[in-house]
Amino acid sequence: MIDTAGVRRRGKIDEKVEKFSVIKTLQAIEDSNVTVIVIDAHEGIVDQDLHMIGYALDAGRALVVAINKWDGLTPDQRDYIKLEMDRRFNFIPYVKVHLISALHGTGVGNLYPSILRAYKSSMFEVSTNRLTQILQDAVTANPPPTIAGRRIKLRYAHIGGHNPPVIVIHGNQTSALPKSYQRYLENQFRQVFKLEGTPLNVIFKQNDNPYANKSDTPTKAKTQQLRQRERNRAKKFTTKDKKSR
Ligand SMILES: Nc1nc2c(ncn2[C@@H]2O[C@H](COP(=O)(O)OP(=O)(O)OP(=O)(O)O)[C@@H](O)[C@H]2O)c(=O)[nH]1
Ligand SMILES: [Mg+2]
Repeated sequence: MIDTAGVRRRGKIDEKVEKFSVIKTLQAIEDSNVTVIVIDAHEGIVDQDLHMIGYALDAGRALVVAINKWDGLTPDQRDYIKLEMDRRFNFIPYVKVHLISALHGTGVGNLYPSILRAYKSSMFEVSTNRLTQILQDAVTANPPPTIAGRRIKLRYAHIGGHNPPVIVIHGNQTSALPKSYQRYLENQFRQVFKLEGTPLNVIFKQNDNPYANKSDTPTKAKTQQLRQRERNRAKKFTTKDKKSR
């Protein structure tokens, strides 16, 4: 378990230390199985928190959110935070949010089962047969559209990776599949496998695509590209601090 330094609000601490500690934090997220984002209820849910959540999800990490210092709030403040949660977390309905007090230990114990569920979700396994069956059920219940008179065909599905989980679907004309249909399938898989806390990548491969069998393992260049992206992100987190000073 890695306890990272907090990514501070604007201008609270020295900028060089800040940049270094942000890079360490982003690195820890990349290296983790499950990231627990701890938000200070006294500060509310701020953009910085959402950036962090976005970063973790983009990195493919499973998430649990803890809103800490719940003990010191008035009933009105609690209602306000709950409203903010509905509003600001509506893009991650599959992430569990806990209201906790680290000081008193309230709710802290409930984090562990959520972390475990997020971990299991991020590592979930299923046979190609069963996954294909679920794909076919989803397609029967709600068929994909036809494109120029030809129906998009989704033939079979298999697991393509873990942490984050990847589901690879093979078919015809898959590049013409509408985003809404992709989301429909993602939601079907989430429901059937009770995936909690983890992003899920559903990718499509066209049978007539000459690159269909290309390896999914990242190349060295790809890894370098990811590292650069990480440094740029770190910069983004810290340059923001300057502006608002
Ligand atoms: N009221 C209240 N105060 C808390 C709670 N949790 C932490 N604090 C206080 O918040 C302050 C910071 O606590 P830390 O545990 O150092 O916070 P941190 O997030 O680990 O901070 P860094 O690691 O420095 O980023 C301390 O004064 C704690 O007593 C809580 O649940 N309720
Ligand atoms: Mg700390």
